[in-house]
Amino acid sequence: MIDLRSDTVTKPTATMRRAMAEAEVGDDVYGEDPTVNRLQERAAEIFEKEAALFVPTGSMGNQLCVKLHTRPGTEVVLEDRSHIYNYEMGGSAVFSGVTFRPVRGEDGLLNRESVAGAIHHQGPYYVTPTSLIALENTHNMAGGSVMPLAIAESICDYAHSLGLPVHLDGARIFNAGTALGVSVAEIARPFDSVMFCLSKGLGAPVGSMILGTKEFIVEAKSWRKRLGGGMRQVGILAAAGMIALEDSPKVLPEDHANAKRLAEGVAELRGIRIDPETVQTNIVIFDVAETGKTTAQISQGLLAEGVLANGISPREMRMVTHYDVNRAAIDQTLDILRTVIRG
Ligand code: TLP
Repeated sequence: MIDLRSDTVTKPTATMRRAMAEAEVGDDVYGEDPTVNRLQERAAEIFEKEAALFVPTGSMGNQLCVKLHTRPGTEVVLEDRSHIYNYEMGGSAVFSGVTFRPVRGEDGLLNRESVAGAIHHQGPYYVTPTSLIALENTHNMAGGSVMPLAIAESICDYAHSLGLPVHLDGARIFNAGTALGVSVAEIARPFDSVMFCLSKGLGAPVGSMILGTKEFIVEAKSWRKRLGGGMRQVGILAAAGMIALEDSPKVLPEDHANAKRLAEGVAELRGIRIDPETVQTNIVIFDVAETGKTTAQISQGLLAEGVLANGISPREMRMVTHYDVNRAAIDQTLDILRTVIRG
């Protein structure tokens, strides 16, 4: 099977499995797991933030940050296709009592003007006050697009001038760093909190991290416990996370090259619309409407030939590259897709 459904499907490498088997562990609820502690210290160092916290999932990481930055009855400004808004099961409404003000941005990019237009701040009448801006880089459902540093900085400067915090859903921040040719610390710098995933392109079996000030992370730790996310000998997982953090970013350029090749090949197929120039990282989204087939039909056709890929709407398919898919698998996928579309 060639699995292009997501970069979450990667299997832990042999090195990760070995490190997991040998991990030194303790009870992390007591703060006594040395492997978790090392991972958190190392993440804080790499991101140049005061502190970090290991969390089971990216969704929990985002939700903790939304919880800590907001209060019930306030509003979060974010992009229309963002993960926090669309794919976290209304978690922010349930846990934080906030509403969302989604803003559509071309290629998933918000900017200072569009954010400014969406903020309710000290209005003259009764409006839902904005408490948080949440950005996403890379932007998953906008085809893995990358937010340039200058845009992030200008949004954060503006928000900070109004006393508003900015959270970054950096599930794939290492892909953004690879595409921009900058460190993740540079991308993270203007943000008050950052979440990133070890379990996506970096290949760890489980785990995400949040970063912020020491005070923020202490608070996040009690909320993690409250949500049932206080884990015990979780150094077993942190050991794989450490390898994901240190080694995996080096191989991301290959995933990006494979995604580009896939996009260029797909662009040549009859009835498919995509501009390969817009593919900057490891996510390829293309429109199949003019093939006369729905994404469900195409997914089914691909599955029969050993390729897994999902539609994100009746007309848009998403394919995600990762280290378990090599260049030969991409070429094979293109051949199969050509046949499925013709058939
Ligand atoms: N993304 C998953 C699905 O939920 C869509 C995927 O296959 O891409 N932020 C972003 C930008 C994400 O893409 C995801 C997961 C998350 C947060 C949540 O991470 P997890 O799945 O660990 O809760």
